[in-house]
Amino acid sequence: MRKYLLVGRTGVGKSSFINSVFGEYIAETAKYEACTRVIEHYAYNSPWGDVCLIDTPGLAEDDLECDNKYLGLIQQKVNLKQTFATFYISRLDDTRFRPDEKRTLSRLTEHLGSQIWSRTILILTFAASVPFHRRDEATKQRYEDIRNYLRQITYNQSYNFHDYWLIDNMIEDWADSALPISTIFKL
Ligand SMILES: Nc1nc2c(ncn2[C@@H]2O[C@H](COP(=O)(O)OP(=O)(O)O)[C@@H](O)[C@H]2O)c(=O)[nH]1
Ligand SMILES: [Mg+2]
Repeated sequence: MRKYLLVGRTGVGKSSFINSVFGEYIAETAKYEACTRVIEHYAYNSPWGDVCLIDTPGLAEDDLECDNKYLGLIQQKVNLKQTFATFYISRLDDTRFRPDEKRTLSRLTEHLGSQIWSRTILILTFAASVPFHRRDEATKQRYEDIRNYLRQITYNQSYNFHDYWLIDNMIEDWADSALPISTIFKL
């Protein structure tokens, strides 16, 4: 079974992404405060075989102590050597590359090791909140911001995301060409 580690700062739609994949509400989501405080494994039977999605608490929610606690939980509960790929989740509608996103990237790298980025799929949520004519540019910008930042904090190791996906967890049919979400596992 292929295991995918979901990471990203709080509120970007990690748990909602799991619900989109399953087509039902199984991972708790929250509008105003973070609600994923534990590591949860969700097994899913995709058209490309069984996969397991590992939901994690979002970082940069509170203080560093809170981040440390969450990172410790990931280290304790997830066998990183067994994960097939990392889904890094970011909001496409953020208008800039935010300091708390940078902090999330550096804390993840520092605690889990840069190997978590060796096979990463970038998932950009809230895609429907960005007007159609700005989506390509916003995607390119975020992709490069994250990649350049990772390069900077890992002494120039080079990261090319394996793939990137634009999704919207709330609005179905947000794009004419939207593929079924399970296609994401066709890696
Ligand atoms: N419009 C829109 N809202 C979303 C999307 N993904 C998540 N949300 C909302 O954003 C909030 C936080 O989502 P959640 O999945 O709990 O984020 P997490 O902290 O990363 O697990 C919830 O109110 C979701 O309904 C999306 O793609 N589009
Ligand atoms: Mg969550």
